[in-house]
Amino acid sequence: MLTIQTDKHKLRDAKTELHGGLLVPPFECPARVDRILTRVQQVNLGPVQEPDDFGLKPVRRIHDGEFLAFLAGCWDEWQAAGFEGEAIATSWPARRMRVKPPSFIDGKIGYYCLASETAISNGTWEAAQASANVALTAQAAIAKGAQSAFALCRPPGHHAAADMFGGYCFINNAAVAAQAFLDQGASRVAILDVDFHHGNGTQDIFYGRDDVFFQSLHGRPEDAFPYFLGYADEKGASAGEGFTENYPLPPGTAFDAWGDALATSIKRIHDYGPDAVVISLGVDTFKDDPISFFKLESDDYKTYGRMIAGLNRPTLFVMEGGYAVEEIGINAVNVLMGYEDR
Ligand code: Q9C
Ligand code: ZN
Repeated sequence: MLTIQTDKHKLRDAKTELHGGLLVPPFECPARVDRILTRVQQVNLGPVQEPDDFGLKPVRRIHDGEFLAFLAGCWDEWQAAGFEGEAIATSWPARRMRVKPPSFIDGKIGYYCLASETAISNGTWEAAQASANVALTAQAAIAKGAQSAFALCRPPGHHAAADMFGGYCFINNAAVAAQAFLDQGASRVAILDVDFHHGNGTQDIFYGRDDVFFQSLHGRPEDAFPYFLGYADEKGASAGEGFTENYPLPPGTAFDAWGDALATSIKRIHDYGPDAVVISLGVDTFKDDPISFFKLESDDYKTYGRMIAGLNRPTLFVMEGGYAVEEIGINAVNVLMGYEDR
């Protein structure tokens, strides 16, 4: 399987994450991609190539222009305001307030942010664009005839909505790639989100549409980030009614129950008959993940990679989360090896 990767991910190197009332080193760190890349090379998964530059046109198909302008200018505006730390949102348009973007960056960042753990700093915007290019390059390889490809994206994307960042995500790489398939002639794309966290951004982007079938397995919102989306009764709206499906699962869920949910989801995708499948591949479902509560073992990733291969559709794997850095290479690449039945 072809892997697309660039060292430009290292430009995303925030020093702070607001966690448990402390500013700690971010869980979403550069070492994550280094570990996965090392493992890709160790097992000879296949060639590793640099991304092409697609510019912002395919990104604008998903994201709001004002939001992208905010991301591009945020760090400069934050510094110009004289703030000494990284850019962190602290105010939001909460219930019964005016949902209208302020001019001053301290307010504007809250308007465009969905959770304050994620700091913006020097290089964040450049890395986010490079990550989208990684997804688009892997998508293009499939469009040219490859049966599968691995987009080793960082920063991740599935929490990012059309006009919101957060949950370590800025540009929704999976959504941008899915839209690229459609813009190149596909009529139906399925997105299967196996990250521990609900893919709120992806769900929101496609909620009213029937050309993208969105499925997410995740820690139930009663207990897990992003908390405010991902219930089983969210099934899509208007034309999108029936084209979103959620599988919220309780603390302690291991592969027996998780794999059952995946099998159901795969059956549903099979019935939909997509032209292409995008996997939002997070491996924060691992038993030792520091911020999650599922109990998957390293071998389970191979098992479910094989299950995904059973769909027998062109499949784009887009890297999302996974914070047990020591094991992230083994777990992520196990999915890809399982898919290849190795
Ligand atoms: N304080 C992805 O896996 N919540 N994002 C932080 C630790 C945010 C995860 C909890 C978790 C975001 C792509
Ligand atoms: Zn996650």
